Amino acid sequence: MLTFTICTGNEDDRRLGLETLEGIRRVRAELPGVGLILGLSNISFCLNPAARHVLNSVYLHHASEAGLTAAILHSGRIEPLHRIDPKARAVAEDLIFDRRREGYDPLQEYLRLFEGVDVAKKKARREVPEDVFARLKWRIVEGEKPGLTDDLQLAMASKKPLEIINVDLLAGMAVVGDLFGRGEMQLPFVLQSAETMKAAVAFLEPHMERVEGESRGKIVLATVRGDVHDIGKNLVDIILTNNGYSVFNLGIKQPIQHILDVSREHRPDAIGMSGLLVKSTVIMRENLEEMNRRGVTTPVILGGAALTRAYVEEDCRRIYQGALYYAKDAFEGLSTMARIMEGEATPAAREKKKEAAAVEAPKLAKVVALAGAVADAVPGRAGRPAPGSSRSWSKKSEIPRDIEYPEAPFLGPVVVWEGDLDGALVGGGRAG
Ligand code: B12
Repeated sequence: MLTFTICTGNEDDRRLGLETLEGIRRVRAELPGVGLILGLSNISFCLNPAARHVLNSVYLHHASEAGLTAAILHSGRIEPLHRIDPKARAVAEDLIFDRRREGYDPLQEYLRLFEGVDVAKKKARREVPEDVFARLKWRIVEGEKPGLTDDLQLAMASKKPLEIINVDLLAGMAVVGDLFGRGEMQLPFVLQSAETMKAAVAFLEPHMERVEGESRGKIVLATVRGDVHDIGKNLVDIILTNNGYSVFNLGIKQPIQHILDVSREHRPDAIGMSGLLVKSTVIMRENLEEMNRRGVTTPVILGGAALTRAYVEEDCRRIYQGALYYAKDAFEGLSTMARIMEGEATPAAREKKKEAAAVEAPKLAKVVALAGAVADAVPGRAGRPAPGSSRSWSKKSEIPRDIEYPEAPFLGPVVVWEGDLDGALVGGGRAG
């Protein structure tokens, strides 16, 4: 697809960008599965480079929202939305959507806004935080690599490398995730941030403390099939390796077949699977089912932002015949590995744990029954299950609505006497 400039001032050209957006929307709606590639930069033809960068970026955002699947563009000349001045963005949007009104022509306003603006000077004017730790976070968000290692060197003078990763660099990644989620940052910029993060971690890694000596245990680590996210997994690798574990890091998009082939060869103490896409949580579950089918019982640790503890420790644990753990971060991965190495995941230890739980269960049931009885005795609460009882409601629709709630006692301030406090105190003193 090609679009045309909306910046000539010709009446006929004003709505061309808008029509292109509508075209994208209709093709996507009427021809499902058809991809669309757009030559983007025409949209801003006639303007100066600074104005073009902004208009192209804003237009790309709206074209993506409309369903565009690919664009031909110069990535160095596109800005993520969060970096664009809000006023410039607003006028660019008025221009794209042809929001002219009496006394306001967005094209004239846009030209005025960018009159004499030079791209190089504009870039140089970007505010760079003075504090080195704030600057490191900023570097991750901006994907700004030049000067990164100097800053890391400087930061290491007062902070340990691991703390720099966990506090400052990961804070930057959190901002990136947030901006990406809100559609304020396009994928190429996320990639730049990810590359900057990787470069920072690679620089810091040799400076981290390392436990020397014999291997404390082995783990095969992989990002699951269909998923390319590996920053977290690689951090897990670094933390475990530096703490004396042997890590077989298989990389991204790993089918279960390969994970199991390598496991058969190296006989690891655990298999670690990582995945950040919601789809990956399903793949992990399928992987566990496949492991069952093959009679594999190696302890498994699952990690990645799309997972929840409940999903792993309740749903997936019910499926997998070996020991299964959730790790919310690399450090929980480390402590889980330690527990596995202490023998917690052996069938005998797990059987013992189950027996202990079975002994505790009747005691717990008694407490729950008692709590239920007490709860039922409370007026208006009859029939509602006690917290933790197996009768607890699972669906919203099951919550009974026909309850008579007891009236709550008044707990606010109450005036019991109005008078002159000084007089009362003096009087009281005399009386005493
Ligand atoms: C960077 C990034 C990318 C980069 C990845 C680069 C790379 N080499 O990793 C790129 C640009 C390539 C990318 C691509 C995509 N991404 Co992306 N990406 C992110 C982003 C912004 C940050 C992820 C990250 O690195 N976090 C920092 C690390 C350190 O955290 P972590 O991975 O969670 O790991 C920690 C723990 O979870 C844990 N852990 C993780 N794994 C394991 C494993 C074990 C064994 C253990 C013990 C612990 C453990 O320990 C780690 C460290 O403490 C997230 C947003 C987010 N909030 O997560 C989106 C995000 C994950 N991406 C998302 C999407 C949609 C995509 C794309 C589909 C976009 C697209 N339209 O193409 C593609 C996916 C392609 C694919 N097939 O996988 C969505 C996923 C949404 C969903 N519901 O599925 C997210 C959540 C963004 C969003 N808000 O929408 N992405």
